[in-house]
Amino acid sequence: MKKLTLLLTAATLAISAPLMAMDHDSMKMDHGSMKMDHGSMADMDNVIHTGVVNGVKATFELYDIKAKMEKMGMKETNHMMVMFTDAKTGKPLVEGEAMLKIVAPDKTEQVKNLMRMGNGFGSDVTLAKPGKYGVMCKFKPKTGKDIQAKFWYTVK
Ligand SMILES: [Cu+2]
Repeated sequence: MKKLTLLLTAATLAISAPLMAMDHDSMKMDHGSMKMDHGSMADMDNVIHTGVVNGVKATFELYDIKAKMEKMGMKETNHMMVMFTDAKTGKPLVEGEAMLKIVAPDKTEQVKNLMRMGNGFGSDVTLAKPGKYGVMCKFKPKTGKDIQAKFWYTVK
């Protein structure tokens, strides 16, 4: 289910919006209402991708929040978390800015500035239809090189 590729040099992330410079009020609420502890320990059941770029390990988790969001009249179906750690020491890298771009099977795009949550960064996302989603994430750590991870995620 996870045939995943890291394209280190892919310059496919068209990032122009200022990272993290926005409100996440609704996300904070959603995040707080979820009965899960992000960040401190990856829940392996929810890990959909890991990859190492420039000495940084990126771990992607996906949570199904569809039912809860529907009740609130919201369209988002999932919550995605990305954790960055030093690949050697395992130390979480939490200083920096992260953004996410998801291309749906119908080629529509979602671009999200990720909000810091615990030891990771997260956002609610919409993966409403079955098919292959292209997931791209860019992390600009406070120190060190930028990280770009890219993989395919299939919704059944
Ligand atoms: Cu989160």
